[in-house]
Amino acid sequence: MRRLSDTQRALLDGLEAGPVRGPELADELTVSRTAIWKAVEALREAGFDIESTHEGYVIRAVPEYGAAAIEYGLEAPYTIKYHDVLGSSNDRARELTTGGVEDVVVVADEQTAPRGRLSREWSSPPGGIWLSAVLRPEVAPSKAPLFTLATAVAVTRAAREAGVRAGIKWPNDVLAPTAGVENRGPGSEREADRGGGKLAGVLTEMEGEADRVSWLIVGVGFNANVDVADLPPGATSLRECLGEDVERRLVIQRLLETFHELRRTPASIVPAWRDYALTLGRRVRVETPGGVVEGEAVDVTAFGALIVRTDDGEVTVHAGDCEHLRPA
Ligand code: BT5
Repeated sequence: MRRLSDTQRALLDGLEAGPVRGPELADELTVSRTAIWKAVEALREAGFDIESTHEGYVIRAVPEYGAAAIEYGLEAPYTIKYHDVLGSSNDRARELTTGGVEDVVVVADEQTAPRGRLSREWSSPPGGIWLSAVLRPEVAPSKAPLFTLATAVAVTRAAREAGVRAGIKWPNDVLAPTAGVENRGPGSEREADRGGGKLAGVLTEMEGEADRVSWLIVGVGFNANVDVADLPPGATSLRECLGEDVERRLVIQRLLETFHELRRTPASIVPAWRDYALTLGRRVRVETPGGVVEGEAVDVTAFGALIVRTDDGEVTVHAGDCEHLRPA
């Protein structure tokens, strides 16, 4: 099962609250009893252990991963579309925009043609969290960067709740302290300086008119149950940091719930980002489309641009690659 039918979703919602009597749910939804039975069977096929008791159907076990597993217990209004393998979840999400969907989250266990920013490569072995959310916020395109910041905050909080002391490098990298980085091959020796290994990255894509976003896709690459040997130098994973695997469905739930909370209170996004920022107060070197900016990162603006104090005064940087430097 890749996505849930309305009956399956109603059944899952009911099961979340307690035992569900088939005939009562059928009446409530005005569907046949057979339709309920089929929905139970479909959920069983998706890996749910559903027992039929004298009080009604009861869930005994939830599958490890998949659309239903992620939606079960999710307290945010997103629909999950799950694939074992995809080229790129951002590409799949883009295809879905033509059908007008909204608040749909495409999740893949593995990606074969994933993209970083500026078409850079992104390693996506099985076991990671590779997802893309299709959003249609009623905001001007100039506010789109706020969604990237909110995503980085949501990923960081989910990592912290899993027990990893993650932080954010402007604008969208989530880093985590790693042990023994000096032994991890070329590039890794600078990790400690940078604030840790790269645990996750965000790729935001958008289409819009002058005053209004048409669609926005936030893509998250979050190294969860992945060996660092399968990632480029300088990367880390939850598995590496924790020494054990996480329940990805729960991590995604927390990520989406935090993200949704932030969306509903936009004024809280930048303060939350500042709380997690590893970049502020540091010497940085930012490669921007207009050239290199070097100095101390002093703040972010209301829309997430980085303010750098250089020898020639303060410069506001809207986009670029940021490197944390050693203190001068
Ligand atoms: C990013 O790009 O950090 C955004 C990555 C977004 C990936 C997600 S996965 C789900 C969705 N579907 C997609 O097709 N994409 C999104 P950027 O800042 O350009 O960083 C790219 C650089 O990070 C690469 O050049 C590598 O050095 C490094 N890198 C590649 N794979 C990595 C990984 N899995 N973990 C950490 N670093 C990685």
